[in-house]
Amino acid sequence: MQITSSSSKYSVKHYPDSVRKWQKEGNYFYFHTAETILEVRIISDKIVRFRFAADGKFQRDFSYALSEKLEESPVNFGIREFEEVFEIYTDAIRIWVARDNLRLTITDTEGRVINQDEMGFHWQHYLLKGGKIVYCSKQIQEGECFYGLGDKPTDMNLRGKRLENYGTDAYGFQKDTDPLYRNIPFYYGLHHGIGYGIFFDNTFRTLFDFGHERDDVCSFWARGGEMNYYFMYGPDLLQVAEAYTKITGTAELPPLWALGYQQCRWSYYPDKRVMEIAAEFRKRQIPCDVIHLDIDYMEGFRCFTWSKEGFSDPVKLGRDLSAQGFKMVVIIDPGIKSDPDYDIYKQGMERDYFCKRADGALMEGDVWPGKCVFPDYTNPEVREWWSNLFKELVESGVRGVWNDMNEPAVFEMGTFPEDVRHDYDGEDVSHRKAHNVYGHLMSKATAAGLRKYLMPNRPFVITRSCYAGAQRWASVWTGDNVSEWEHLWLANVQCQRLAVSGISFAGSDIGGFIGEPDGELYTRWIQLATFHPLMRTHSASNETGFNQEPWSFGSKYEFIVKRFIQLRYRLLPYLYTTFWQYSHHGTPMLRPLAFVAQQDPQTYNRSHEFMLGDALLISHVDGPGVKEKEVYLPAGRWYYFFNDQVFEGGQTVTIPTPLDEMPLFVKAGAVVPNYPGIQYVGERPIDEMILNVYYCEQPTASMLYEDAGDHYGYKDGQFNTIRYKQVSDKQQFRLKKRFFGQYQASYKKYRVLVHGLPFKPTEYVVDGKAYKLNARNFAVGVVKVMVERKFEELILR
Ligand code: NBV
Repeated sequence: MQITSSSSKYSVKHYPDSVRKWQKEGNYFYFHTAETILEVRIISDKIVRFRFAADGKFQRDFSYALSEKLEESPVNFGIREFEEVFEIYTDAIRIWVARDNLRLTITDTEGRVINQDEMGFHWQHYLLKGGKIVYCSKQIQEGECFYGLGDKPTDMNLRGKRLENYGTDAYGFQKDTDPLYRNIPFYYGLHHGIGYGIFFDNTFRTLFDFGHERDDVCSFWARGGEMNYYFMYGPDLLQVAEAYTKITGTAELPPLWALGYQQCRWSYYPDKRVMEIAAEFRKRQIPCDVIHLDIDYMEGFRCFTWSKEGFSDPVKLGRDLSAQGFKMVVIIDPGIKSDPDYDIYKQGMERDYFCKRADGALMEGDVWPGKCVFPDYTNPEVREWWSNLFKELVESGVRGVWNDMNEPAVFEMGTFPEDVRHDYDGEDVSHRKAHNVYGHLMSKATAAGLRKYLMPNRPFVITRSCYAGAQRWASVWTGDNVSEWEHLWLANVQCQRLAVSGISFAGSDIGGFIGEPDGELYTRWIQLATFHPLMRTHSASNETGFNQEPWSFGSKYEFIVKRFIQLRYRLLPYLYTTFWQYSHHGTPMLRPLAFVAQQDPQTYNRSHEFMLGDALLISHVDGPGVKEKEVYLPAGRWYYFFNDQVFEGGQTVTIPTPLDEMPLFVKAGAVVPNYPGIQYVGERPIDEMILNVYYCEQPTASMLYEDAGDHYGYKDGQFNTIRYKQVSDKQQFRLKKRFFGQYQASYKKYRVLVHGLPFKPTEYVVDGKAYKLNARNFAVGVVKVMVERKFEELILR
């Protein structure tokens, strides 16, 4: 073994020496040096896993991140031996392994470098705590940009930053606070238009350095465990995102109502107040689907109980809310009150389900209920027990659960001390290894419980902390933000970043959790959040009595806020289709501009603009009194949403930003499906589907996915995918439709609204039959026609 000396003998780093022998077992390759082994596993032609055993022994091959469905796709691959290197090839990439030191160079089939090791695999003995610190370092390529890494509240491009994953209750975090709540050790590299990803599947504290320490070196390391990472080649960044989701799993479709507007506060108390809020929404005709109950609904903050005083009849509350179309979501924290008279505590104690310190004492710490103990969710038996606890909540009418404080957060201590022991599915590890999956597994067990008892309905879970792969069962919110303009910017980058880190179903506390927004900030926040997959207002106004509801800022703001919430509901079929693309293919719902136009360097450092799905480009107004905003539009044509003005892309445009508008553009050619106005999901059967079609001279494709919006019928074929193709020219607009599926939707007709026609049509033709257009078919800038649901082709000429 080759040892490189350094200034202190305690920081000696070790590097592998030369390959003594190698072998191939199926799609696995092993390279042995004197003391180390490198395993290379070909998962597909573009996905490869690298695992390095510094002491010649691999650890247990186990992960909480991986999708149960991860399958290896049979590919052509092989190996060639050269004097200095081994070359492993697939149809898409070449991996060169240096005989001397196991350093890797990965190229495409034309020999262009995608990713190259600097020092590659190396390690250090962790003298303070035992085990090894495992490292990997890579050469940064010319002009390389980095993206991903979960919820980091910093510039979109991570070049020049050093960041860390160790889930933290970051109350009132600010720009560049690190680490935050979530632990997603996955990043993207982009250089010369080529994109790839690296997912470092290690649950210890992980660190990433993107040229911060040394300008041309990117490295990542963990304070324990194994150097074990998945390399994914694009070249498109969106393909990398899809590959990452293939590895860590796709999200299930949520109940459609979870994409509606959600209202929350710490806390609505008592039940009467909850009903007042619900009534206010309906009275003011502001659409809303969900009301969240924060910790005060419980009896002395004991999980799975209801406050006798404030919430004496939860079943009635659930029924009353449901009668008005509201779904009740309740918070559940991991801290279980140490109270010998409390059933959950007794059960957990009897079964030895709570975490313990290294000396065998219970892991006790103060949280809301006072002294608490904490379930060890890394034990499958505990997860099963926990999931069973949701039965009564569901019977009381609870439709979703919100998991908080699960970093885990403990008053005074911050989090658990590192000596706390965890089962880790039979491995018996310290908190150093389990910390980053604690909230992950809590939310997993919560989702399992809801799934069980809500069946046939779909569960809804929102969690504060998690590890990579939590998209399989939970949504997230960005945590305890502040009512400041900068936090609107943070919410924007965080939601985009989470989306490309596998977690599209995310949102921020609209208006800010800490502090009090004014009407303008709240309105601008609502506007941005209209385009975030999770749309929830939340605030910690319990102490000041400040209200943060859509009507709290006076009628001028209420009017605009209401219009945007209504827009959200009109866009539900579009959002749901975008969710389906995410759920089905792993395509992020929110796409930073670099992911939309990666050949255009103008997009690389942009944080403001993003796309929601295939058709909508959004930016936000980021300060008070802002009268206009610059927006970079990628190549193509774009319609400004509020007046259909057409802009050519590939340039920065400046648009006015009156309070009732925001930078919102539609891609030319798109078909954007809309619902008619509703107050909540399920209010009434949808009687028509509105198709907003934006004229384009180039052929374009769009789609609509639909199903019952709840239940699992879609898994038995009860869904439709409807594909639209627009093939228009200067004299004629033509929309073709291809229908696939067997779901019986309630609507029989489409209202088609064609935007931006460059000519005035006189007739429309539906499946070969021509009709005259009359004055009623024309509105400002739009031609409207009603067509039967089963139409196959619509022409305007
Ligand atoms: O349960 C109270 C709050 C909750 O409203 C918030 O959303 C969480 O992020 N919770 C944190 C604990 C108290 C924070 C001071």
